[in-house]
Amino acid sequence: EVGHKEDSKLQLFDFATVSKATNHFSFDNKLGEGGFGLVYKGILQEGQEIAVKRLSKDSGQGLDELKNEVIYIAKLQHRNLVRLLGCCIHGEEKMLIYEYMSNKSLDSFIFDKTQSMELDWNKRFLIINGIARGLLYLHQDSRLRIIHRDLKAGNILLDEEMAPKISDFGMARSFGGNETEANTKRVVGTYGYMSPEYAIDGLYSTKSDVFSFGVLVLEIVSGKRNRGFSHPDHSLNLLGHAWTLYMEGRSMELIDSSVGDMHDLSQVLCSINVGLLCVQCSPDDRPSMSSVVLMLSSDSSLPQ
Ligand code: ACK
Repeated sequence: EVGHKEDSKLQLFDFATVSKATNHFSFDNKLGEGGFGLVYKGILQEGQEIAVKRLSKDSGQGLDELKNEVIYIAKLQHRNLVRLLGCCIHGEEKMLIYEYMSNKSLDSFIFDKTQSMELDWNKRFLIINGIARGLLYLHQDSRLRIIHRDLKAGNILLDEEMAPKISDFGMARSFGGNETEANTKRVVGTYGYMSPEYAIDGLYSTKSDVFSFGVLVLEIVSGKRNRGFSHPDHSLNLLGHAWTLYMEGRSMELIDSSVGDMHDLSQVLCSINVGLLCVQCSPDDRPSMSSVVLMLSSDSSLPQ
């Protein structure tokens, strides 16, 4: 399940193969727009489905992100991280080829009312757990120690069994030795998921990923998007709303569909508690991902 891909080299795809697989990058095969370009669905001759990220020609910044993605993701292998199969470099053309994730991103599932109805609490809890385990792997692996820096619903892809996989490592950074935090002048990421210390001071650490994870958990539970950590309009400030309900002992009013039984109830309450712990203002107060995984797996119904 977990291991390094040091032995398995990335596959080099030739342009003709990728072009044919995506029906010449036709509009019909477009999946959406990612960090550094358009994403297309493709089917290789042997029937394997792929997703192709094609760098926009005019994107200098995108090239850095693409390189970053290759550097990090090629070294990683975990069931909760999207798998990079290979790349295609052909003159100006630069593309990355991934395994295809048939249920697309979590974004459409949780914020689309009709789709979110399909997500019962057990599935949501499994998704939360999977993301936590993927993130723990990134943070903990002694050789890599990676901070993702852009964890959000749009970067969580779902496979045919609705298992979550973290994607988009364009902004990831690794930290070595005893270093635990770093500073940047160029704050990148997505507003609403950014921790206060990162958004304000450019300070990032594994704890800024933990904050984003907490936002994601509260979004999965509530079906509402967080617009910012200090938005004056309460209905847009999911975190403030969640805290208020919690303090008043009304946490269950946060959820967007009813719970079926006691088991659902305990999973929902566990998720809300974990979410709120992770979005605390001070990075030191937030749990590490290993504590989060422990808290979530105290529910015995989960596969260990
Ligand atoms: O929510 P979506 O349809 O799922 O919109 C985004 C879009 O491309 C831009 O990132 C989709 N996408 C990205 N990578 C993959 C993949 N490996 N398999 C399927 N869809 C993908 C994503």
